[in-house]
Amino acid sequence: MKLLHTADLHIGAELAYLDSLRESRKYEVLETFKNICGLCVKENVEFCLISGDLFDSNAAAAEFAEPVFRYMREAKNTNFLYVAGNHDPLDSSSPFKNFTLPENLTVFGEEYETVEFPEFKVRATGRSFSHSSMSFCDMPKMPQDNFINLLLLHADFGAGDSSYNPIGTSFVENCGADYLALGHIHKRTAVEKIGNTWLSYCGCPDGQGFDEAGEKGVYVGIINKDGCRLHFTPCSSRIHVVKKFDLSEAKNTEDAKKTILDALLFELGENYDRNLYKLTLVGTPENLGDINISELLAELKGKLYFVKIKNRLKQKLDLDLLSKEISLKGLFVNRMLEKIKSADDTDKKKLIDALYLGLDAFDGEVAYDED
Ligand SMILES: [Mn+2]
Repeated sequence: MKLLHTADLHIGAELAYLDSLRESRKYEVLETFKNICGLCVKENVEFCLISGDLFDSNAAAAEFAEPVFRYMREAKNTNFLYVAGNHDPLDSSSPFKNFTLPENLTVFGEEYETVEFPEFKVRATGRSFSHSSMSFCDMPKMPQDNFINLLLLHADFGAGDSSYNPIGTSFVENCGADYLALGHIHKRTAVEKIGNTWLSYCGCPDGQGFDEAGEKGVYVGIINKDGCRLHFTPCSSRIHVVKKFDLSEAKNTEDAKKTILDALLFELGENYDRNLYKLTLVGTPENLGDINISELLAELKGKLYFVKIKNRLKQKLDLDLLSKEISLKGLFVNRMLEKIKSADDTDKKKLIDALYLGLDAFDGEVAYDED
């Protein structure tokens, strides 16, 4: 049996960080769902499992529900299975209660429900969130026979104190499913087997912030009683990229821009300008004043779909001269230079950073920044 597993599209989400791009971006995420339905057609997917948070909220959903349901109808040979998540709970404002639903869509209610598809020898069980925070305390009941048992849940696996339906290993071991399709955690996990049950978080198919960086997608593949072969299929409309650039060698703004764009092209390919970037600039250029950060940002904005910059550049200092100062500062630089001389390349970089941070500390308070 061929399935596709997705979750957490959050269609309609207000992404404030995108400023003027926020409206058009909503429609791109809707387009991602259209592409997922297109993939179902192309790959002859028999079951499309959507494990919650299809919409970012029930309020936002109304505007997007009509096209979402139309895309499902168009993929007429695919059976869509849905459980509601904490963002789009199955309450009276849910579009799943207020729109005419496609015939090929099954929405599971607020108690465990089971639907059988005898022609596929498939039995699907699921349970929706009906409020934004929930804990399902009872177990699903799935007969053990020659049917493939699918279980869809929006749940927080391995987080005992979560408000979002926490489940643990013993739940999985006793649930009776052949495949447990999880939603809620936006970071994809590998498909693993616990007891007799295969399970995964497929992750969100389109990142919606720099904490959701990298290629995103869905799981597609075959499951039967003998095993489960799902592969990751990318489908993000754009990728969030978080990168650090060392601009120590950059002579001026133009040079800095070229260093950045050349590296992005090399690493991300010719469509690199479609992505969203959060760039941290580090290093110690000879003439810091020759790099104009506002101008650099404006130039990059002209080239890239979205970019923001965190500037951590520091003026290069004459460390040998500083080390000769007869002061605590001189002594500090002297000791650090000795350490740097005997360090390997990775440690050298860290020690130089530490030296510059230490020098900042002589001038005032230094905030620690993980980036
Ligand atoms: Mn979510």
